[in-house]
Amino acid sequence: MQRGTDLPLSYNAVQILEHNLDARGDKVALLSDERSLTFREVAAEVNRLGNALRGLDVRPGEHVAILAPDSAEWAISFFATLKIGAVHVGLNTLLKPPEYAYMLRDCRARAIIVHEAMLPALEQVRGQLSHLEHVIVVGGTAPPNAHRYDALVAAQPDHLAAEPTHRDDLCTLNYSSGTTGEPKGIHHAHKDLPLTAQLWGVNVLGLHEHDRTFATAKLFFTFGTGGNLIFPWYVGASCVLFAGPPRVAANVIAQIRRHRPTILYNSPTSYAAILAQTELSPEDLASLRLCVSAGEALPAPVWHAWKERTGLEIIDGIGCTEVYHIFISNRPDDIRPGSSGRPVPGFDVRLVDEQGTEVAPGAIGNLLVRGPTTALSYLHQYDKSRQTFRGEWLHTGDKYRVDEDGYYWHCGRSDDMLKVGGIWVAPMELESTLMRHPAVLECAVVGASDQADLVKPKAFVALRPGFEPSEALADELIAFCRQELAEYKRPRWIVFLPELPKTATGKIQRFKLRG
Ligand code: 3UK
Repeated sequence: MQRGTDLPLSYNAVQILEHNLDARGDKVALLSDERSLTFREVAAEVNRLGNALRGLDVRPGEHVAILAPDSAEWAISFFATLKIGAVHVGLNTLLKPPEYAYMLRDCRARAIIVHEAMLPALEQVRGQLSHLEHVIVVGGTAPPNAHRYDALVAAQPDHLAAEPTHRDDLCTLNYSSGTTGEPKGIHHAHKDLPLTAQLWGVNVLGLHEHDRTFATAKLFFTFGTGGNLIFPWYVGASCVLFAGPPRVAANVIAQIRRHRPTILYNSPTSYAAILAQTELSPEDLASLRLCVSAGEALPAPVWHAWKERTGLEIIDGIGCTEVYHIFISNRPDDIRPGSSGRPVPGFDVRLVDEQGTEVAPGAIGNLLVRGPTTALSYLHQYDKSRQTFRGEWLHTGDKYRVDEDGYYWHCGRSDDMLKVGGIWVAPMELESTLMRHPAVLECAVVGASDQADLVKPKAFVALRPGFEPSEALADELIAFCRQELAEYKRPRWIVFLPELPKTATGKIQRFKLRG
């Protein structure tokens, strides 16, 4: 399968789960510390939840959000939503209530499946969500204006006919951050899911039914949804779902020891964090045959340190939510450490200058990509959509160069956006948060490299009269950001300056601060 037109017109991506029923119904489909389920058990619960959602009058094309840690319920909610022709919205569990309010209003979510631990965040903004009729709570007890997941599912039959969706019907929505901090909603169609599984998961990675996948990238991120749910089930393999925080390296190692995955999807930051664990022994990772890295560039020193310590080679590839998954990639038998590899067959890439002309060989250009899984637009963002989705070509916002052997090397972004641990940080959002602190007169946030050569936010701050630079004040500013924003967005360093460097017209000269 190379194109969406290779699929029948009427196609529902629940097939990715259900094709396993005849071939391997009793095989374990997912493992987790809480529940392990076979394909047959997953499919039955998908049908029960699908019946429950239909019973709540959720119609094809309506949005059903999920705000929950990686779990059996997350995977089941995903396929139940697709099966009834509704659109799944995977929400980042690390965000704050105003961001949930924005996203749920933007897509007019009709129902949300929320884990009890995240219910308080939703409750804070529920009054602003006039389209949100149904709240379904996983775990714990549901308040009077909500349903319990367990009770809903228990009351339903386990047979359900799939909505005969068109292969081009939209089925997923993910939010990606923009430079102004305003999230951009990206829809994908049913056809995109099997295509991306085939083009990268099978053709490049060589995934097969005896694999078992595990990802530190969570399911709300398409790197995780693809790598740790869609691709394994597409080939009849199993996935390991971990509800806890992946930032803690010891957790990641414990999961690998317990559930013995063969494939690990991870971010460069997390590879560096695992390497920093002094007690890592080779047996800890003995089950792994392949390691994948994406989300931000993997520095060559991290690649070599991992190989030396574990014997394993990391496959780095660049993907983006607009394309759903990876489109330039290294391969198991073809790796150039430090590069993103070569274009994935099925995708074409170009490097162009500001006028749209191809750059000279070896020169840095703006990366454009064309492929059969690219989204069509950003929800409710006309101008931004026209700038990014230009005909068949997607403008990624990345700067790249290609070497004489055809390997692509990441050279930064053309906007100010930062990738921190594989997740977006908009400097502007961090700056406007810092500006709300009474001590801050002006500030600018740029990316700076840590010891592993990975980018983290660094804030330059000029103080109001009456405030003096001190370590205590720096700590206070970082704590303030932690409280106002998702934790990963906080600045790791604060540098106090008497004033920020500016142009004659008063614009902050960020390039002078990047140094
Ligand atoms: C950056 C990389 C260098 C790059 C993603 C794999 O990251 C994913 O999606 P997002 O929409 O961000 C996309 C942007 O992230 N990036 C991603 N991978 C790499 N830069 N080397 C890499 N290997 O700026 C890109 O434009 O959050 C990654 C699969 C699915 C995904 N959604």
